[in-house]
Amino acid sequence: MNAQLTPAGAATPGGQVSPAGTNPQLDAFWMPFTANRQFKAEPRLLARAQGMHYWTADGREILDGVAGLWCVNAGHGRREITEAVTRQLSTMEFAPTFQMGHPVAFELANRLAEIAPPGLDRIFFTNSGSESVDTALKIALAYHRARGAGQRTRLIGREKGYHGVGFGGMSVGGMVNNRKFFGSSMLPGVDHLAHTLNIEHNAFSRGLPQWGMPLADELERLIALHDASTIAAVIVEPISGSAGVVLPPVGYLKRLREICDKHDILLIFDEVITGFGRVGSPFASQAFDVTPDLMTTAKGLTNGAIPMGAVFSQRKIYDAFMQGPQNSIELFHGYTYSAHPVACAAALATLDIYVNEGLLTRAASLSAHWENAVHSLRGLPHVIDLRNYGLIGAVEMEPRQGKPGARGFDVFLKCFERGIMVRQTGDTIAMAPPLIIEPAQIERLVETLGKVIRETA
Ligand code: PXG
Repeated sequence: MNAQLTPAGAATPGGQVSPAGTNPQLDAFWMPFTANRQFKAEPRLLARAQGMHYWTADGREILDGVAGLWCVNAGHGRREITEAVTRQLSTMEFAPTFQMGHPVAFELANRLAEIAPPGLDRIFFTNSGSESVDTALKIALAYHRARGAGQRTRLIGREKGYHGVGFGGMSVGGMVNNRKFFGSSMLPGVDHLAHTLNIEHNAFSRGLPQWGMPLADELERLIALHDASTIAAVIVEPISGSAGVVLPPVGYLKRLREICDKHDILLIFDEVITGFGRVGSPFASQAFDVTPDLMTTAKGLTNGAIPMGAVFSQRKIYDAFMQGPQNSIELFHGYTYSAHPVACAAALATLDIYVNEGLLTRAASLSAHWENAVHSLRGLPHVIDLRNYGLIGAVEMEPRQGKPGARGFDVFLKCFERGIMVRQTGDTIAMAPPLIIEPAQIERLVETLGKVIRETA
């Protein structure tokens, strides 16, 4: 979009006159997960990006505290990715992967297998996190059927979980607003674990909270209720991002793994946010030393440059499908743009940057500094919890009486006016900067946020 939008109240190129506070040039785009009318009355337009920064349409520099939307892990404007994409576009802009192939797709799958958690070396490509989640759920169902356990159709998600917006992801997800409008269209046979956010026990924990093992044991209760023979898979984010950064208690994920193993249930980690270095190792699975059966990714896979997702599967799952006549299609699933050559090229260039610059583990070396910075906000007005892990941080503020989310939105807005971009969900401010962030920029991010919190009633 042209950075120069017609000011409110002026005539547009189409000859219409917009009333004060509105702008017809903004009307056609129905914005996702956005208060459209509020935004369009006072738009926040980003026009350019480089390194750790965005620049607004009117030229203000904004420090990116959330890696775009948890995806630009190597920072903005990476020349190597631009060049790889340009090269691929001019060589072959598209090639089908249904009954055809192209070398870049195979090369990318091999490269991803190299950094994957143990055994997760069979990779299915998608175009987003939502598609990765729906793909993983479908693989889980079809896997059980392929090995003669087709009655295992139940899926278990978790309260506060976010697994994208497809019907599968929405159903196993646990964010109330994302579900309640679409109630009767949920997948049947889904149940949910309790979420693990417990401010009463765990407020101001540094890193993983100590309390919460009983929440993992809840899985045994759900299994006893439904019977293991009906359950296909459990899906959780190792760390929930969208719900405002919810951390797994110490030992929690290991316990889920043990219970799933005991009952022959697949464990799916949704690593759309935690993947590609966010928590100090390539994937959270490695950081927490728990290996799932399926792992969903997207976002950081291409540094946000081109839409792409990938589902990592244990070899035993892939192998279970490889039976029957050789000419039979083993999985009736896929997207026109699965392994799109341009996305593959972007992902390969991104992986090179991650590896060459040590970004898949850089968050581990910065995490102590990050933790101290985040926890320096303790004691500020209305701050009721602070959470951190890797290069993820969250500030939980007390909601204003009768106006949940209002304080969070004010803080988010003022931060943007002061030159930092953070993410707001309800009264939680989340941060997940590009992994190239320098300590001085961490200081600036957190100090600005602290000033804004002090000034916000
Ligand atoms: N799973 C997880 C764990 C996610 O975080 C998705 C699936 C869906 O991905 P797509 O690519 O379909 O959007 C996500 C997406 C936020 C925020 O503010 C988080 C996401 C998307 C937008 C905003 O926390 N996560």
